[in-house]
Amino acid sequence: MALAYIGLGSNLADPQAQISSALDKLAQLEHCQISKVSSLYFSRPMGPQDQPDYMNAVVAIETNLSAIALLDQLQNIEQNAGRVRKDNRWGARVLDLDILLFAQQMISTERLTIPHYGLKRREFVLLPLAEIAPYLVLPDGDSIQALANQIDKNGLKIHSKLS
Ligand code: PH2
Ligand code: MG
Ligand code: MG
Repeated sequence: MALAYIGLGSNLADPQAQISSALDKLAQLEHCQISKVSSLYFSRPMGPQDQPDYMNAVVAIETNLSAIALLDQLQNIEQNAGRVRKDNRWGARVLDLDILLFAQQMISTERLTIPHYGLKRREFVLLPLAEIAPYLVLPDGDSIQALANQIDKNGLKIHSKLS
C-alpha cells in the first residue's frame, strides 16, 4: 500500500459542494481508502486575480494503485464534475484534484510530476497538508511543518470541518 496526498480545489459552481462530492467519489474508488481529511479552507486565487476565491482541502489516501492509475481515476472524477480542460493556466475551475505526494516517490514524466511542483510555494496546499500530516518529511528531506511555518498565509482561512 502507498500513502498518497491529494489536493482538492474549486472556485466555480458551488465550490463547497464540489469538494464534498469529490470526497464522496474518492471514498468510492476501488483500491483506495481515505485515511485523513483536512478542514475546508478559503483561499485567494493564485494566478489571474479576475477569478473567484477558491476552496481547498487535502486528503490522505492509502492505495494499491500506481501513481499513474490514480491520476487516471482523479481525472475521471474531474471530468464527471464538468471540468473542461482549457488553455487557461491557473484559471478558474470546477474541480482540480492534484496528486501532491505518492509515498516517497519522485516522478517526472509528461503526465505527472511528483512531488507536485507547487507544493512548497502554495499556502492552500502546505497548510492543509500540515494540518493532517505535521510530521511529514518530503523526499528531499524538507519538513512540512517547517515549510508551513514559513509561508505567508495570504488570507487563507478555515471555512469548516469536512467529513
Ligand atoms: N489552483 C489553481 C490556480 N490558482 N488558487 C487557489 N487559491 N487555489 C487553487 O487550488 C488554485 C489557485 C490551478 O490549479
Ligand atoms: Mg492545481
Ligand atoms: Mg490539476
